[in-house]
Amino acid sequence: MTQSLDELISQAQEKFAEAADAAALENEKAKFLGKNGVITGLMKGLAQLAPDQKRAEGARINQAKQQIESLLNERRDEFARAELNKRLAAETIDVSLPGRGRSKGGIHPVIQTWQRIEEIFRSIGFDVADGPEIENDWTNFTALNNPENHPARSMQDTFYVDMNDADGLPLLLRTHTSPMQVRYARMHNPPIKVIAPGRTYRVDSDATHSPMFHQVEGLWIAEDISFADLKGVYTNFLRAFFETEDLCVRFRPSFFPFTEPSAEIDMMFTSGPNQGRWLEISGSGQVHPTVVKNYGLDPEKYIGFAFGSGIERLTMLRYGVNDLRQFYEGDLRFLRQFNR
Ligand code: 2NM
Repeated sequence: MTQSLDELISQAQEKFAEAADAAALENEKAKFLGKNGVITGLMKGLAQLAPDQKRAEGARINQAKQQIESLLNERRDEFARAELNKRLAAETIDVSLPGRGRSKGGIHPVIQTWQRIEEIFRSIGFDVADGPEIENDWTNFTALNNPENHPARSMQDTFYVDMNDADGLPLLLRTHTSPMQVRYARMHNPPIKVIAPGRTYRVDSDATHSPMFHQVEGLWIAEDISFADLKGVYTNFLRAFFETEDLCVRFRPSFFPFTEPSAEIDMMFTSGPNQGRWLEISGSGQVHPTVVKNYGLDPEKYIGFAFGSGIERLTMLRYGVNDLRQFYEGDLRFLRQFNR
């Protein structure tokens, strides 16, 4: 043996101490404890010794090996501690720095209107219903008395989904929220008094039309509901919505497949800057007997009204916005005005 075990241990200690980093340390380790390291070499050499010499010498080598291992682990701990201290130093935060502040989100004006509408109709006993935006064509069109060849059903006017539902019915993005009223009426017993606000979709895009827009449709079905109730309910709604008693409404004859008779509702402010001009505000009518039947109800017994209003339109009138597209451009200068 050219080197005493004590010398070997102090040599290891020296080399471990000289290692500049964890990687260098592992290199040094290999020289002493690795597969081709000195200790392994000594162990192999034992094979040539007599049995009792082998036992004594083996024990000494083992002891030396354990000492070198513990020296190695001490040095490893030193590197780990240094690494941790470096990280702690790098990650300190200066708690005396001023905060970055937190910007506050706001509710979109169209959604504010949606919430106001729900509040007002709830206050006079209407339920609020919400449902699928991807509808089948029976619920969106057929149940609502749209004839098979009605232009609204065409690909030019409606976004179709390239898929049928489980019953084989074509799927589409709902073109109004009336299908939700169909669903609601088929699940509830009269009197039915509900609004269905939500997103709707049509192939249409200009200053007054967006391919996605919001609608609220109202429905009141019982044994004795008339146009007089519609006029009362809707006038009450508009006065609450615009926060003024100084407005009146008128009905103009119109046509919708799902109502008969049908009417446009116009409104006029009778005071303030916008007084004296009739504004189109909603479609409406007495629910068509065929639709009542599709609700699962007897049209001889049940009667009522429905209306459908654009939530963007109501928002534009309330705040004096003149281009619908502003709602969807995400310009914060525009949007912030509604959240002060
Ligand atoms: C409108 C105009 C007039 C309407 C009709 C129905 C239903 F389901 F009862 F048939 N819901 N909504 C309706 C009536 C919608 O939107 C311009």
